[in-house]
Amino acid sequence: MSESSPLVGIVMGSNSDWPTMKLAAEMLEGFGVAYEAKVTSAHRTPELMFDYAASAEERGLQVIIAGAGGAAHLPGMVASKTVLPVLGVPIKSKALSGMDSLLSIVQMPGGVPVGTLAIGDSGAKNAALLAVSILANSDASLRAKLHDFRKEQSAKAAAMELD
Ligand code: RP5
Repeated sequence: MSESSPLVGIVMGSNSDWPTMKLAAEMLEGFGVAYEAKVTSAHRTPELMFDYAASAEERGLQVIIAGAGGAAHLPGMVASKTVLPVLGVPIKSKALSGMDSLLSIVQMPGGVPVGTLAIGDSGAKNAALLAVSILANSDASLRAKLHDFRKEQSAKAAAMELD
């Protein structure tokens, strides 16, 4: 959890999602982006989820990252209560390896968007990077950090050696 006012809200349906969603949190920390992280479930704590989403804008959040697994209603339900950008992360479920999560999140009917990322760890990391990109539209120093991140990533890939 960051100490300054959070710009990104990370929500998830269960603490079992945290090992995946923590990767989003760590990525935001790496960019120095203030965030908050919370368990709020669409079916176990629906009132809490609605209150969170409905109050997100007035509390100063700019992006919400929502991760859920199985019948993953959370990102779509959060999006139904806010006009902030909502990025959905399908958690890799035990039964169907996250295909259930992916299809539950990605097929939003036109009118209430959820930007859906890849299943699992990559999705969590990329959700954070997209959140940073969104914030960087009005933050030049963050934009510069994104350029640096890409340069470092390219340098690492270019230096890769094989046995
Ligand atoms: C969803 O159910 C959560 O997002 C989680 O991915 C899945 C399983 O939850 P637990 O049974 O591990 O609490 O609501």
